[in-house]
Amino acid sequence: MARGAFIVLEGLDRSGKSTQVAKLVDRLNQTGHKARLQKFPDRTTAIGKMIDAYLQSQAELDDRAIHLLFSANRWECAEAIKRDLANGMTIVADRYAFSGIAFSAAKGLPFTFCLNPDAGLPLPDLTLYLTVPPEVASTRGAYGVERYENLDMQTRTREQFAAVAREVQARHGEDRWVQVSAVGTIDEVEARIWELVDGALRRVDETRVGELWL
Ligand code: Z5A
Ligand code: MG
Repeated sequence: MARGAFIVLEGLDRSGKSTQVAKLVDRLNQTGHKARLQKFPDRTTAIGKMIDAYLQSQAELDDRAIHLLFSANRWECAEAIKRDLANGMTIVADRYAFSGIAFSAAKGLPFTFCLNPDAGLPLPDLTLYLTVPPEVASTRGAYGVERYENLDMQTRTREQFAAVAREVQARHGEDRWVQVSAVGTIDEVEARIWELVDGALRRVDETRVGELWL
């Protein structure tokens, strides 16, 4: 049996990740694949509840401590991701380790410190980075009340995502990280994503799941 594909959607605020992840999982399941959604942070676990309290400013945590909690939240899901991939299930993740690095590095933590705790996690077969100019994002509603939802933090995070993209492509190959314009209607963006995912699904059969940064 062919293994499933591990596909990640990344991007700044309101680039449409959650919208597109839901559509992609539906479309995969309708076209004869088995697929499920994996959201990061997963706010349902004990660690996820600490992260949720932090994001809602109900708890204060040291920058390094919260960074490690985001990573631990991925590690507690890693075995299930690997098992499901091996059983032929395609996983579509709404954010992953790349958000972890970009947001923490944007706060000023050293890039290598941000990268290291995730080394060895399941390596996505394809990461789609949804890009949307700030002026388009601002038409999709005002910034919310959560931490990081402000223009200054988003600008610095955008710069760090560019460094993350270079790192992924240098270590794991150019085709693992693909930038996708999220400008246009939801259906137009969905069509762009589907074309790229369709190509990735054809490629995964022969390869085992890799390890991030290793
Ligand atoms: N974080 C971190 O620091 N470290 C980590 O390791 C991880 C995360 C994993 C919470 O993430 C925060 O955690 C986040 C990063 C940090 N902080 N920030 N900022 P989250 O994933 O829970 O955040 P979110 O609030 O769910 O996602 P989002 O970025 O704000 O939105 P989105 O998922 O990209 O967009 P959306 O919800 O699909 O769409 C937004 C709106 O636009 C909605 O009304 C849609 O109907 C509309 N939309 C979507 N597409 C379109 C198009 N094409 N046209 C017009 N309107 C559209
Ligand atoms: Mg979202």
